[in-house]
Amino acid sequence: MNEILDAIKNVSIKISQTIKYADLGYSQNQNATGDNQLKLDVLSDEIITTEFSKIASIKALVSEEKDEVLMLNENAKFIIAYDPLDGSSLVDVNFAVGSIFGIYENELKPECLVAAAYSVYGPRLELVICEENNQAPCLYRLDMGDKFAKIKELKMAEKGKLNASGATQKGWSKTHASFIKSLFDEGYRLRYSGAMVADLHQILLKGGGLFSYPATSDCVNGKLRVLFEVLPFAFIYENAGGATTDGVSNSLLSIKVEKTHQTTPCFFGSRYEIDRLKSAYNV
Ligand code: P6P
Repeated sequence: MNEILDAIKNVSIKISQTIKYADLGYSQNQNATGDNQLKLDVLSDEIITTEFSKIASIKALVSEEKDEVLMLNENAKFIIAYDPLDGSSLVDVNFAVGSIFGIYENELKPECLVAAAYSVYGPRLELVICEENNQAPCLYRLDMGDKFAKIKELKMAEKGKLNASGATQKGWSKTHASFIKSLFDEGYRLRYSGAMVADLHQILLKGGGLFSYPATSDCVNGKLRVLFEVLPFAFIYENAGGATTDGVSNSLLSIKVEKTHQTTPCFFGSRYEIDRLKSAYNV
């Protein structure tokens, strides 16, 4: 596991450097969920694939930017599911973006998720790593010697004040629209950039709140990808004392994974906000 976490640190440094000067144009392709692929998406995926291909304990790679699972070492036990550059369409306006990693043991199921991490490429390069279940995630920051210094353990507040309300509002259900309005009526502040890594990082570090990307009339299964976006963040949030749901079950970590590029409605936050959402959704 340590060599995988070290590889995540290495690729985060390489991708953060690449972002600064790379060509921001689009490739000729779309990924498996229909997003137009930026050359930077492909480049970031190549950086990660090259680094992880050196590690004998990795059985396979599953990437938002690869249609199929990439088998590496048949008898190894770790499967890494990752989004190489989440929010990449915002690099052209210089917003914070990031990479997301889920480390699964033997099978791509929530109960096999043994660690999770994400990087944030912003004014500073930061990493959040949750090394095992039932252990608090930790924040790391790249120091002047190009080493990741451990900053602190992350714990979600019981209740926050930030509301990151995603998806096209005209497609929201009446239930969702009235629930989100009730939070704003309570004085919550809108904080939504369009990059889930940055939005979830802010809520995790700034004392809590709610991130929501619901089902909508045009996206009934939501937009965010289960294996390499939703489950890694659910693992990190719940181990930080937060809560999650898909609006039907009690936790995102009880989702049944049926397809590699499966999407789901998803809600992450402090306990108070998720409890309020669950009662609004009759979970
Ligand atoms: P919308 C970025 O493309 C992403 O996958 C997530 O990082 C982000 O939360 C979401 O899509 C934003 O989607 O529909 O609000 O632009």
